[in-house]
Amino acid sequence: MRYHLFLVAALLIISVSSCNQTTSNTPVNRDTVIIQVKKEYLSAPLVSNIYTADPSAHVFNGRIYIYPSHDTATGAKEDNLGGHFDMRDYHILSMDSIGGVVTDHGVALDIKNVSWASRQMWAPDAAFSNGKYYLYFPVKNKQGIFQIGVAVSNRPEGPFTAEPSPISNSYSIDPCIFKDDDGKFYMYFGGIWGGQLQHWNNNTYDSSAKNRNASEIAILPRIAKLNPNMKSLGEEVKEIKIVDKEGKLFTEKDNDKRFFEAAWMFKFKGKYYFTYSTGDTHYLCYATGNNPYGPFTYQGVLLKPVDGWTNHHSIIEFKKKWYLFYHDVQLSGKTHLRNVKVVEMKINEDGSIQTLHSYK
Ligand code: FUB
Repeated sequence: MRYHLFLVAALLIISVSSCNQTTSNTPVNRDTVIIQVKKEYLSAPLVSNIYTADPSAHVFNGRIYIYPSHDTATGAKEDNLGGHFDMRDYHILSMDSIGGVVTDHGVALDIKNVSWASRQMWAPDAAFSNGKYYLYFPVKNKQGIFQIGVAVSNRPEGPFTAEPSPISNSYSIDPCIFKDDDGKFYMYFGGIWGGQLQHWNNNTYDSSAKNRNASEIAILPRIAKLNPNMKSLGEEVKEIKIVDKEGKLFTEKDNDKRFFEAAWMFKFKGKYYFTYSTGDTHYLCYATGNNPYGPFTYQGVLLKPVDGWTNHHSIIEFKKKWYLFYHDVQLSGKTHLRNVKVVEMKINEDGSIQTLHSYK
């Protein structure tokens, strides 16, 4: 079992007999005792041969496939815009059961085979339709602007062949592909700060646009239906409203509830659950609505902050249980070298979700 050294020390100064002799010239004799408080992680990394993050899990042909980012240390400088998340390819993981052996299927898509890309292959997702598997991935184009690409394979684990251009009118990061019960696919996406969503107003890029001020309405995630060919958007990109119980949009200062990145959608008993990360406050949250476009009403926290800065997840139902895939930095202790994990998630009868803590 792995333990994390969470609090390194509390210093106890123990007075020994000589302490009482402060009136003499004898130096005070002090012993220092280090108390190590260990915290146990909620779950273990799924693989340790490579660093992985942003796990998007799906069940294809009765097997669990995980589409993660492949974290790697390229030496890129750390900055507030995530320049150190400098990933260059994707590996798909799979397993036949929760707790079963995890297979790393090797390189599924390499940045050198994406003609329009420059750097930073961030959180991907996947979908199955028309007998093919589609990998959706955000990466910076040659101008340094994030767009979302799509790559196709006959197999869930790839290798995937990228389309020659990004998805037209796509932007920012963290695509989540959701298939509704009527067979229509939707792409949720967006992420602020390094994800550049603050630069996109009315679907137009403004290089001078800044992050919002505390009192301004927080930037909203985006959605667009996919065309049946799965390679293009079937409508104009729209904003998604996340509101409080009074129906009010969050402002930027509500940064423990407002959207930051990592959208994921699932459906439970006819309700749509829009889930996401609050980024700089490190929560995974959920909000519910009655249709894929929202509005979604904030309901609460799915997962408290993990070890590491980012918090990013996916949720699947497998053999009548719900699972939350997430990541932390247990293996490396470094923000940009993460490891994916999974834990069971409990949905109550009334549709509320039991908050998970990242340590036991
Ligand atoms: O992995 C790079 C970025 O970090 C992802 O796109 C974000 O969601 C965050 O996890």
